[in-house]
Amino acid sequence: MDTEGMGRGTEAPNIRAWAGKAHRLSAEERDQLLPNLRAVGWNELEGRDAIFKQFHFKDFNRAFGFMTRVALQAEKLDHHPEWFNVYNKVHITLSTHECAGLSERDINLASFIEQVAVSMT
Ligand code: H2B
Repeated sequence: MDTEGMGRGTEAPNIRAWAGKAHRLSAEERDQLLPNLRAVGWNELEGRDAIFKQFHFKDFNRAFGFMTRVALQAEKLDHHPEWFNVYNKVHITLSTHECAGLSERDINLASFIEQVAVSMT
């Protein structure tokens, strides 16, 4: 898979990664892409092809600021997180409805989310 320009830093992702229909990641793609996300706390859900992470911030303002930045990028990408917030906690699940599982769109959004989270702590 061509990952050039995808999800590193906060720059816009390579639009080629977004073109066409999303496909569920192959075993090889998972082996290549998931270890970096596992290393920073993302885990695969049991019983559903999705990844999940819990974020804790110092207070609600930081949590909501984080969500705002993620929401604006999600809308730009037309790829949206499932999430839950109480006070300083944000739980995020990423999966691609279009292919009923994990796609490179989720990897890309997770990478963006990591960059934002780091900048909010
Ligand atoms: N978000 C996620 N997580 N998966 C999708 O397949 C998806 C989405 N599809 N946001 C988009 C919106 C689709 O419903 C619209 C019509 O493009």
